[in-house]
Amino acid sequence: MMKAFFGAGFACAIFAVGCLPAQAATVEITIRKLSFGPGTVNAAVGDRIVWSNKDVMDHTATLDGSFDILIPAGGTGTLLLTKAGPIRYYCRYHPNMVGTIEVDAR
Ligand SMILES: [Cu+2]
Repeated sequence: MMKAFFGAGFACAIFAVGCLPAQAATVEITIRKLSFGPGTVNAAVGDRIVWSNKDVMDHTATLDGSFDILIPAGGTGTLLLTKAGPIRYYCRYHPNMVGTIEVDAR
């Protein structure tokens, strides 16, 4: 018993980051009338983006070579952010629909 507790404490000392409470957030983007709102959001690695589509047609959040997420009419789509840097995505069906996610390192 004591040994098990010691082991856990030892692991926390080495992998301190993994022992902090989860701080990941969910960032919501609403699609309405063929536009992403807000058009630019700030987030961090580990956060989740959730798009809510309020239109009566399907949309996507697409970054060529990286992700292509279908966001059905009246539904949602989700993206887990795994690396830092700006993401400039668009809708595959309506290429003039564009948005930016500024992803900070955590
Ligand atoms: Cu669209």
